[in-house]
Amino acid sequence: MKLTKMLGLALGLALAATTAHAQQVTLRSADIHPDGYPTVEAVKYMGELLSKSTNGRIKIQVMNNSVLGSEKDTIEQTRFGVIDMNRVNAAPFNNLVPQTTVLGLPFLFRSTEHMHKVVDGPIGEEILKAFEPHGLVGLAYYDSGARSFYTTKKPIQKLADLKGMKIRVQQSDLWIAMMQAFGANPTPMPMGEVYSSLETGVVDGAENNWPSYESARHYEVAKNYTLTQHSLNPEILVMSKLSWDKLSPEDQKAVRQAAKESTTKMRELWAAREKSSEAKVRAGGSNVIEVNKEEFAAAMKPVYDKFVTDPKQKALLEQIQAVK
Ligand code: GTR
Repeated sequence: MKLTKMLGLALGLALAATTAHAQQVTLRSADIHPDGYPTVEAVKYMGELLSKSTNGRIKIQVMNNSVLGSEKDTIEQTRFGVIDMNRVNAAPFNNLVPQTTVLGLPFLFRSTEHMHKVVDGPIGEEILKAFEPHGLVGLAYYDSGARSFYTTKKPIQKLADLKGMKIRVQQSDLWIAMMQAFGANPTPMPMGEVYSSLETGVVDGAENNWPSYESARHYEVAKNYTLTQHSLNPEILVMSKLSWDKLSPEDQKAVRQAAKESTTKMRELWAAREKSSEAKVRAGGSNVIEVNKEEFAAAMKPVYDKFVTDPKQKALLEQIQAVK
């Protein structure tokens, strides 16, 4: 055989190998929540869409229930390509991707519609792009409702009640500062440790949305749920840049498309779950407390002063506030 022919053959074989390799991909996606939780079901739905649009070549395997570790740990594993995809709240990304911090600022979004408009528009796009230098590709935002406080013993009826209380927070500097501004004593820890920490008195309380308060069974041990609704911080779905780079441009497009479409599904699932979770915890005997939110919001100036410092961040904040 002539050398050129041999080379041609080798090249052909190599190409066939890459194509065959590119043909079957199973993307492993992490989530801490159990089956049936909207974020888990939305990523499964994305997998169905993706499998359809790629004729079964690309699938998503959702590895939920924290089987791959806490959110902070899985973020690292995703950056190193050990995990392909990850659905995490914006908070644990704050220290790695500071641009995400603005989304969690207390009492920033006026409503869910306001939050949707921001994340669906150019600001949302810009924040997703900020993940790339950190080894991650931002794919989509998912709803997470409003976060409110819950406590085991003393109910929070006014701002002063938070004084000195040990409150569990997500592992983020923003969230630590926010708790301090509320007058509380912040205790950062992964979600998986919260139930036992509430039960044993390591913390006096925590804060989360209705579905997490219910599904993690925190309502069984912390019966006072105070509707401060202090943050509408969304969930973010990301992909490992290393896994992303292995996909062809067409497949990357298919992934983006499926992620985008799963957002609509997520919003429907979320709206229904918020209602059913609220009903479940009320029926379970939770003491739901209304408060004067203005009083809590008025204490948040130090948080804004600390996290909105440079002109770029100020401009971003103003842009968000200006979204009608
Ligand atoms: C939930 C969120 C999780 C996690 C959790 C927490 O609302 O869906 O991703 O961040 O809160 O408080 O740790």
